Amino acid sequence: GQDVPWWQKAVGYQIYPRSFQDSNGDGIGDIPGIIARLDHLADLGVGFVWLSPVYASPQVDMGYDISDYRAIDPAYGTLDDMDRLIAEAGARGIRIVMDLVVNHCSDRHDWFLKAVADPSAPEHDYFIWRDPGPDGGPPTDARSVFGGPAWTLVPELGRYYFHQFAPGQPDLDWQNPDLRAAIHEMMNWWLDRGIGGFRLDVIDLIGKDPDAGVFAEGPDLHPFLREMHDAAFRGRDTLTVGETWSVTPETALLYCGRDRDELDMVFQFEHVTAFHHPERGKWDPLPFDLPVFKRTLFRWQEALRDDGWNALFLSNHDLPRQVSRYGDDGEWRVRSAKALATAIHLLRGTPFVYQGEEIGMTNTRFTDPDEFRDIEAIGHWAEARARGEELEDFLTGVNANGRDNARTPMQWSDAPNGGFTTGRPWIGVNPNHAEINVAADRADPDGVVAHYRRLIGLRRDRRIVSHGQFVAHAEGHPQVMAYARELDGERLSVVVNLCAQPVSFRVPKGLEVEGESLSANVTPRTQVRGTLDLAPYEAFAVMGP
Ligand code: ISL
Ligand code: CA
Repeated sequence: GQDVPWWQKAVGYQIYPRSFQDSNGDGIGDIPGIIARLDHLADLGVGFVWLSPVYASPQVDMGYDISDYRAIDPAYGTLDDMDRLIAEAGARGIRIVMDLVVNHCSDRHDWFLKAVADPSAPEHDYFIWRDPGPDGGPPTDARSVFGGPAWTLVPELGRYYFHQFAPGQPDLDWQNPDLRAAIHEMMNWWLDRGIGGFRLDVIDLIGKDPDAGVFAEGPDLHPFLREMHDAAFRGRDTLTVGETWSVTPETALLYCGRDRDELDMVFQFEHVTAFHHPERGKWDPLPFDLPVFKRTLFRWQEALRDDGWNALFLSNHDLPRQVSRYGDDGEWRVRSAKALATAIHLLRGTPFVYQGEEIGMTNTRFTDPDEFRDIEAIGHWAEARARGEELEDFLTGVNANGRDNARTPMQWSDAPNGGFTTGRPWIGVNPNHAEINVAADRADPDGVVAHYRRLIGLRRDRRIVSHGQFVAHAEGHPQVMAYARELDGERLSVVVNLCAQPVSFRVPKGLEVEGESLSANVTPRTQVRGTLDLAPYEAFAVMGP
């Protein structure tokens, strides 16, 4: 088709390497394991992989604490394995987009070791150091995302360093031009190795001013991103997508507007945080509310209608499994998994599939804190227990929104450990792997994989899916998500019943169409008009003049 960037017609697939496929029986996923499973991705038809961190790391935060940006963690493999992954994926038309974690590094990184050993070393100023506060304690009352203060004292220096996340994740001081140059150099080293781009971890935080209590979207953020673009992205055919929890429809184009020369896309999270309790956050989930869900997604479609580009997702390694959070992981698991996929994949933007989403994997059930592997849950349970909170109350939050739900091993077959490992898995495998696994789902021509493969193909082959204008419909409808895409006098009408009850849906005038069934999870339809009787979680798309 016309010269649109490759990533506007592709679907991404996020791999969490620790949980995807173990190849050597140590219970930890690895790069050779990923290579062994590339045909699954090629069959799905995805155009690129977002690979969560595989760099050297003490694994305090599962690799989001990097101790050497130019080395692969031995548990995951070697740089040769990485080069092989890039080549093998490339041979299948799949680019490897790497996770880049540069808001912070690990406290085991050579830079931090030097910073502590010698305050006069240049690396000392790669970090944010402050004297103790007047009471001898932390300089400010800033809190870590994982619980506890965001400042930790280094006794031998008598100074505190800032860490938005764990103490093992000291923030890098982006005000330091030498640090920025070192990061840009590393980025080019990876891009020259043939990767397809970067997913930039919590990139909205790099302009922070901790003394002023400004953490997200600080005054220097966009100048830093423009400098990064000029230093590493300009002239390359890469994809850059920023993780920006603070972005709003009003600020999105500052990152990804066509003339901004910063990033291509951002991950926004309003459809996620809309269901977090205003005070207690994700640990006290609010009930799903479809009008709120739709209003958020539709608002973002409007905001980026003529410029910028949406990143579309419901799942990732930090989020609960979407069929549990937004669908029905019981009676209607398969059909609601397809319905959610239809709802997301036919919007305007680039969809991201998180590993396991394509077979309708579900949340697991934690009953004991000893089962937690995520530093965030461990840290927040420690604080909740100190506040006297009951375990079962905290478990309600962990089972609804805990990050480990997404990190249980990929379920490939009904073999022990779901075929993920022949060893002892680093985290418990979801007991339902005997029924829910890739082999079982693929054996069903009407399986979830088949549904995803078709949706991914539509984005690649149908310009109305990749570039048709979005038109919202029935915004207030409590059970049905409906919208149209329009291009060159054709209309694609998408209707999704996102509840477990049958619904009688009166088709709005602007949604009416008659023509070709592009997708359906119950029976194919060729007409959208009048009043339709929708089955529970029925989803379909019809295209016509
Ligand atoms: O959801 C969160 C905030 O409400 C946190 O779980 C998470 O830290 C946040 O989404 C930022 O995530 C990214 O940075 C973290 C890392 O733990 C996450 O895995 C990563 O996606 C620190 O690098
Ligand atoms: Ca392994």
